[in-house]
Amino acid sequence: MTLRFFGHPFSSYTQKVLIALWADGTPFEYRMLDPDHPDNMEELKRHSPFGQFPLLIDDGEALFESTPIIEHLQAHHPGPNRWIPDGAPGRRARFLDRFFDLHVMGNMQVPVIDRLRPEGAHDPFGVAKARAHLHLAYDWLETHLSDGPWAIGEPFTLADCAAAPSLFYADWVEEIGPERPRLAAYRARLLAHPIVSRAVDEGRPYRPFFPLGAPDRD
Ligand SMILES: N[C@@H](CCC(=O)N[C@@H](CS)C(=O)NCC(=O)O)C(=O)O
Repeated sequence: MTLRFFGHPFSSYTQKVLIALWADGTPFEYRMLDPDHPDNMEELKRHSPFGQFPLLIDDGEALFESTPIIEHLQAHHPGPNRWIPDGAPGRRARFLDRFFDLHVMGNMQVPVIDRLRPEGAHDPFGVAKARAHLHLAYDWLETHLSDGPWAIGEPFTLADCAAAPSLFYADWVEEIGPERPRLAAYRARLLAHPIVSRAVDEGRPYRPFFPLGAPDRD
């Protein structure tokens, strides 16, 4: 039965799972979440309690949350990539996946979402803290990332699926800067990866909608 995948090309967490799907060559039906497809949004809301995406429906089983979706793909639709390798490397991939989601993506989203809040509901303290924490996350990554090419070393894993969209957008919010050459080089390698580059290109038409204004690069 065909996998049905609900998401939007400009959404970071959609891109995280698309990278895994495309890199494995896994066939799926892309159900776009946009105003032209209200039925897709209705179906998303039936399964995802907060209306968050991406969502994967596999033979009637609905999965949301990007990491377990990729774990599900590895277990039930394996391809050439081992997203969570066995043993210590797998635990490291899992840990870095959490780091990118929680400390890079999570802090990046705070100023972005704050910009969309109505007048009088902004949280300047929370935004300043998130921006500062983004720099702490960059500093940690600068000293703890592997020598590459990828997050845990040679294999391209779940950690890189999470890193690509989170570092892509986070750098738009707070620049990584030349004082973190290892992290900047890792981001550049990710963006040069053909599958990541495809995800970035499919999101390109939507850049004018980036709430903080998209920079003229990448
Ligand atoms: N922890 C979730 C986060 C999903 C998430 O935040 N998705 C965003 C799009 S990138 C979303 O659904 N935003 C709409 C909303 O929160 O209403 C995951 O890993 O899938």
